[in-house]
Amino acid sequence: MAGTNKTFDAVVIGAGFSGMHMLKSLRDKLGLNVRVYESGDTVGGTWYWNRYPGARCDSDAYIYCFTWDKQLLQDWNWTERYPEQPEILRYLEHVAERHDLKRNMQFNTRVIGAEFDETTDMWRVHTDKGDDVTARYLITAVGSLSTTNIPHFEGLETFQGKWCHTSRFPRGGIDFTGKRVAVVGTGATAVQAIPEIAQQAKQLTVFQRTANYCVPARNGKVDPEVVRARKADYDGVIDRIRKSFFGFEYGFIEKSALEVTTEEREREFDRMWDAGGFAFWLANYQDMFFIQEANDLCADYIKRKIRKTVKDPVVAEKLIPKGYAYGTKRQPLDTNYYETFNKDNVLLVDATIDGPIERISGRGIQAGGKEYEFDIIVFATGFDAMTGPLKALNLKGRGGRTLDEQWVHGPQTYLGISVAGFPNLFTLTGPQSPSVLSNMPVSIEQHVEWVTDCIAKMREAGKTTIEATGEAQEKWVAHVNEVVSGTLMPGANSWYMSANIAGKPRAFLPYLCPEGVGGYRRKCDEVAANGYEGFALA
Ligand code: NA7
Repeated sequence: MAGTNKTFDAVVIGAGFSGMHMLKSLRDKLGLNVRVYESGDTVGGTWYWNRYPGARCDSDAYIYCFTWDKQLLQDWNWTERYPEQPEILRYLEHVAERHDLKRNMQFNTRVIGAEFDETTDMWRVHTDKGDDVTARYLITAVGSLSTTNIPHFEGLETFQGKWCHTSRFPRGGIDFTGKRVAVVGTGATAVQAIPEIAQQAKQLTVFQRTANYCVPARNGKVDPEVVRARKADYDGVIDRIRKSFFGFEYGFIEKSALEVTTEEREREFDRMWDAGGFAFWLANYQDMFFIQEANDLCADYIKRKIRKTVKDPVVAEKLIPKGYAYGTKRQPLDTNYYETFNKDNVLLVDATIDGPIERISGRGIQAGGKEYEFDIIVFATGFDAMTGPLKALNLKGRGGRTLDEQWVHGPQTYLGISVAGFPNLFTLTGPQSPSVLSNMPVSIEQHVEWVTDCIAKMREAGKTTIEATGEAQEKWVAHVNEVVSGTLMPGANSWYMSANIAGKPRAFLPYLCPEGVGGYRRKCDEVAANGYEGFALA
């Protein structure tokens, strides 16, 4: 294999939103020599890989983009409130071209390992194409949901039809016309894909393990007046999302759901329901995430909507979430999801009522003692979230220690951006940062800006390494866990809690900052202003 053995100032792993921005920032602001490695054959990351039917963004497009290209904010026109995957990919390709990013990127190349060399204070990075390069800084831009979870189902290798995972869909898609199709899973991905597949398939059978609380997306064209007003006030928009709780232009209702009258509450619920998107989840009564009784009122509203929409009461009961609080799993946004179960060609097999999946056979799926026959099985079974993509890099810090060894009981980081024992490693939107609990581009930009500033200051001060101290890390881990323990989130078997992967230590993966992403940004800036408190610089 003909790889290079050059030296770079920084190696960035991944060419999605975060890797693209990191490259732009280090190269064009600081003048660093940067190499980006990307396993796909072009930019896009999440948006490159997730090309299943119905794949689209769940954040409003006007805030799901780069805010550093002010001209592009004015020039680019999104076609819908939530653009589909191909449109987001077109946008990212355009940004790559506009800023000449690809010249520092190497595609079709996977990083397979990297070690910190304690004699030179440099990272040595290896790829599957034989590259063996060194870099002062190693920056992971690998995404939070990029390591595919294909559960171990006995007999999968014997299945005679086609199967695939939603995040590895073949280019050009799959033609479901006239086919008997299974979808396994009912998370945010499946909720997008199921209505689309049901329109094509002869028969669609959905295998549900846990029913989800879905709220309407209300996708569509955005009123041109609204678009104009947003463009005229983009600086204001950016300021608001950066200071907000979740990176969106809304905040909680500053009342308890329990203190208002039923009429007032229903009016508010209707307003959020009609607005669509994450409003019902992230701009609800402020005690919804903390107080079970307040949460029950929100959950009850959605349950009533499900019962009203789904005609067959037996199917409706299967779709009613049970056993966990509303909002403690990732909110799926629905476009005709519940309505799809009214179609004659759609069947719902619920693990609790009909029996769980037992095995895959040559002809299909066996669940609850019954065999269902399929031509195609689609696994919408999610990801080894947040820690999975980092562990897969096979990084070795001081003393050859791996993240696997360091994270036996769950992630251990400082601020979600660094790991003790791994000098000059920066984990963009890493575990124990707000990341997936926010509108991702807002958190990505915050991390990229912080890292750029940190590297600039290190260079000014003539420092070669920065490394989280064990003590600061311990305090951060305790803080992350303490905050979440005051909420209803630990009660759910969610991927936030690492509960979707058999054997993964139960731990909360992101960080729910009590002051939101705005507060987290302030915290990170304070750390920097105090001479990188909690880090050792050498
Ligand atoms: P999710 O949200 O992890 O959903 C995966 C779904 O697959 C969920 O319904 C799981 O049930 C189900 N699942 C996972 N493993 C199994 C097994 N072994 N048997 C049966 N069912 C299973 O992934 P998504 O891709 O939908 O969404 C990921 C994120 O992408 C999303 O949050 C957005 O940020 C974008 P469970 O609920 O665990 O019982």
